[in-house]
Order: sequence, then structure tokens, then C-alpha cells
Amino acid sequence: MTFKTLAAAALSTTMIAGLALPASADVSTRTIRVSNGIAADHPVANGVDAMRACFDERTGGAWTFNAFWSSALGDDLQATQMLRSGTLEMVITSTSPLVGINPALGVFDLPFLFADAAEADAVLDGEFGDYVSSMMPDSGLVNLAYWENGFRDLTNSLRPVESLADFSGMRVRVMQNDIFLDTFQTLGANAIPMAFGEVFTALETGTIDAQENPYVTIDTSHFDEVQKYLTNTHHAYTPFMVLFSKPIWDTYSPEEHDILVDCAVIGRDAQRAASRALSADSLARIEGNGVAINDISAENMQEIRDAVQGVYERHADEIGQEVVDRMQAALAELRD
Ligand code: KDG
Repeated sequence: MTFKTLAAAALSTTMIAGLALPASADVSTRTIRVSNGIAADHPVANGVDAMRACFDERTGGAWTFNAFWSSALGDDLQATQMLRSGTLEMVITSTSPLVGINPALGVFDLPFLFADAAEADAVLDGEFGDYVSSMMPDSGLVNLAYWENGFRDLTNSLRPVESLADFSGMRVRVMQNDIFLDTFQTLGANAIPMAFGEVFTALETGTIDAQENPYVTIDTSHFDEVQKYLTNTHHAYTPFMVLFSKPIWDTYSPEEHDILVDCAVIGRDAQRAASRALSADSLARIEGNGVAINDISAENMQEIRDAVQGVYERHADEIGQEVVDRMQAALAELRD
């Protein structure tokens, strides 16, 4: 019996005994914890499941992948700081709460930046996305892939928003991010920065009137149970980053690095597909729960777009002029 056959036999016997041995000498037995702010029935779970299956296949079951939901390990920023200190392996988070760590991430918060999901995918998965990801190790983070949070729409408990004037005085929760704060203040709202995990209770108690998120988040976080109106503003597209701790990454082998990245990309495709497939179902459930859905006329939407155009100029220095210029160039190339 050759060594390879003997090793394969030993591996299968060990697995039958329930002890998965690494498939390769460069792959160690690992437990990876991933923190999520959203709930376990959000389409991110489809991506996590696909990633777990990929890990099982590539490591021979040597890696255990445990997901924690609804900010159980902390909010996006808290979990991300744990990665930077090497006390947590992974977080799937919007880029928006992380602008204090890397201001360049604010580019994704500029209002009405992407026209559709195809543009977002092309920019995030292309040269520009790599450019932003290349900045992250300096902050103690490794971005494995961009997943989809999605296009953001406004819900509120006061009135249908049909024009710029309807934002006036509305207490709108925004992510902890100066660009979202400026955008909604410019629209005339009373913008209130707040961590994602606090939003439902704030809506339920009337501390805030409104929030903005994609349909699948509104649905799976049950914001529709405490809101009366949803307006299709589509005012921003937020990506998720699948971030890994750089201090922990540095203890992994090159082969394990490849497994992390390859499986995060497989998870990306599964998560985006699920997010887009479930989006219409979520909107139907939201409407079925009694929320009045409305669009804004093209003329009134143009007035809203024009009103927030100044946000780009006011935040270019903070984001980095080169970052903004490279984003604009990437979009121009796609639109030629
Ligand atoms: O962890 C999930 C959050 O990053 C995401 O839902 C953030 O869109 C978000 C929000 O409104 O805070």
C-alpha cells in the first residue's frame, strides 16, 4: 500500500471517528467565528452557508465556522475593533460604520452613486474594489470579498415621502457616518446617528420616526412592524465587507489564505443571488404587513438628487480626492 493510499485510508478512518484531520499539511484545525449585525434569516446566511460548505470541502472538515447574528458579539464597529486586536476572526459589516477606521470607505456612502447592482458588482469586484481592499491591512483588517447589503430605501411612521419637502423635520436614523448625516440633514431631516442594533427599539418607542435600509433588512429585522410608509428612494447602495483579522491572518499559511478568499468569493455569489431573489419577496411581505409603498415622481426625484449633489464636494477631502476620482473614472468607463 502506497503512502498516499495509507494516508487517505487514515484520513477517512479518522473522519469516520468524527475527528476531521486537515486535508493538507499546510491546513491546521481551526475554529472561525463570524459576527453579523443582521438577523439569521437575512440573505447573508446563504453566503455563510456556502462559505461553510466550501471550507468543509477544502479543509476536509478541519475548520469549524460559527456564525453569530443580531450583533450578539457587538455592533459592526465593536466587532471590527475585535478583529483589529486579534480577539475575533471575522465580521460581515457595512462599510459605512467603518469610516473612522478608513475614511476612504465613505466613497460608498455618496448619495445616488451606483445606478444599479450590475454597476456596483463591476466596481466592487474590479480594480476599484481591489484598490480599497489593499488599504485595509494597514488598519489590521483583510477584506476577503464584497457582499451585498443593497440599495437603501426610506421607511417612516409619519407620512408618505413624495417630495423633498416631505423630509422636513423627520427624525431619521442614519448609520454612524458623516456622509449619511450630511445627506439627510441636507434633505431637511433631523438625522440621528445610531448603531444598527438599536434601530428597532428606537422606532418602536417613537424615539425616531424613520430609518433607511434595503428591503431584505427591513423585512428580516421586522422594521415594517413599527413603520407605516416605505418610499422607494434607492438613495445609496451599501456593500458589505467580509473582513478577517489581520493579526490572526498572519498566523495562517498561504494555502489557508487562498481557502479564505476562494470561499468568501463563493459565498459572495450565493449571497448576492439570495439577496436579489428575496428582495421582491421581502417587499411583498412588507406591503402585506400594511406598510404603504410609494415611488417618487421623476421630477421630484431629480429635485432630491440635485439637493444632495453638494455632498460629493463637501466630503471629497475627507474621503480622499484620489479615491473619489478613481471611483468616478471607474463609473465613467462602465457608462461609456
Ligand atoms: O451588520 C449588519 C449591518 O452592517 C448593516 O445592516 C448595517 O445597513 C446597515 C445599517 O443600517 O446599520
